[in-house]
Amino acid sequence: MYNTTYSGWIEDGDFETGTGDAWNWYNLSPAYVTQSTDSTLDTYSLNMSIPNMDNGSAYARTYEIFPSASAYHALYPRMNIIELDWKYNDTVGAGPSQYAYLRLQFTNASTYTVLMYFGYGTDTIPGINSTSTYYISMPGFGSRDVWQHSEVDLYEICNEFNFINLTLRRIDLYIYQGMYDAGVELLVDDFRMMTYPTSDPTFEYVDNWGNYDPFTGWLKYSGTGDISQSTESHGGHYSANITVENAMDGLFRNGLYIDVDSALGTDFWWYLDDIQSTGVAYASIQMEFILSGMNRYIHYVLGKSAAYTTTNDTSIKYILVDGFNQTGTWTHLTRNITADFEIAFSPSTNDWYMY
Ligand SMILES: [Ca+2]
Ligand SMILES: [Ca+2]
Repeated sequence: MYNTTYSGWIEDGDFETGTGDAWNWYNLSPAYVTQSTDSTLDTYSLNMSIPNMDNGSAYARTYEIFPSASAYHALYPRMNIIELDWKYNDTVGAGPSQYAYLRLQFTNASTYTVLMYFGYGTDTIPGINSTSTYYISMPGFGSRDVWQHSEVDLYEICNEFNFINLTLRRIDLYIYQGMYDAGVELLVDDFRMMTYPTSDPTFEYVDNWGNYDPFTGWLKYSGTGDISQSTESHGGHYSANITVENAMDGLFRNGLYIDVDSALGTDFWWYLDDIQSTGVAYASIQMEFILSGMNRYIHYVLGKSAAYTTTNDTSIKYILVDGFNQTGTWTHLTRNITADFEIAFSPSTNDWYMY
């Protein structure tokens, strides 16, 4: 696999479906959230607006929350890039308290927030930074009523505020209007994230805050095995060591929504240290897909005992990989995932993705 962007990561980031099933939102009237045909990608953009008000205040918030199994990370430069198109407008001269921002919420044991302002009534960034909240400008800040394209390296932001090894759990778009005889409008389109599907595939980064155990971005199947960071590595300093005895355990990451792509391949080094020949024993790399709403699985079997049988059926296909059952050497697993899937399940449409 490779660094890329998938529509499932920032779901409905093109804002073409107005069903609201991907983004959550709430508002204080007369602020509203809708679609606009003033767009940069396809037909619609997100439209968060507050019409001219003669008293009171209003706001609207649109947000997505990422579960820990599919949350995002920015552990090194350009590991995670957010891109979006946006257009901001307010009432010039009406005063300070009219604005819109993108809010990024990172967590370890605590929550850290970065507010990136698209615009502010007086063209100054409000707020005083604290150890948990930072106020900065979006590239293009100060422009009004003209589409901007912004690209943000999340690592740069994290690094600037000394956010080390945090997890991005939530993104918000927010508008506020507290001035009389003034309105605010924010349009957003083509909101996407570019990163690696498995967050940290190097197993160099451990999580010290209980979000993950031990590897950042990965969850354990059962916790009944012994999963640890080993200094015996193929790349970098460490690898993931999964050892089980009378148990079944592993590491997983899901909620990836990786679309069909002929270049989709595995690029993975494995080392089988020991495998018992008696009883049921096996080691495999498993991939789960959704095909027309049905779960489908490919198990790349690295090694197994004779008692473990691999019988293909309508939902599971087993593939014994090159180097199967060899121990004591690093082996590169390079499979064309798309080709393997098409041979295994003969999909008649492109209605499938890796889950
Ligand atoms: Ca659009
Ligand atoms: Ca490594």
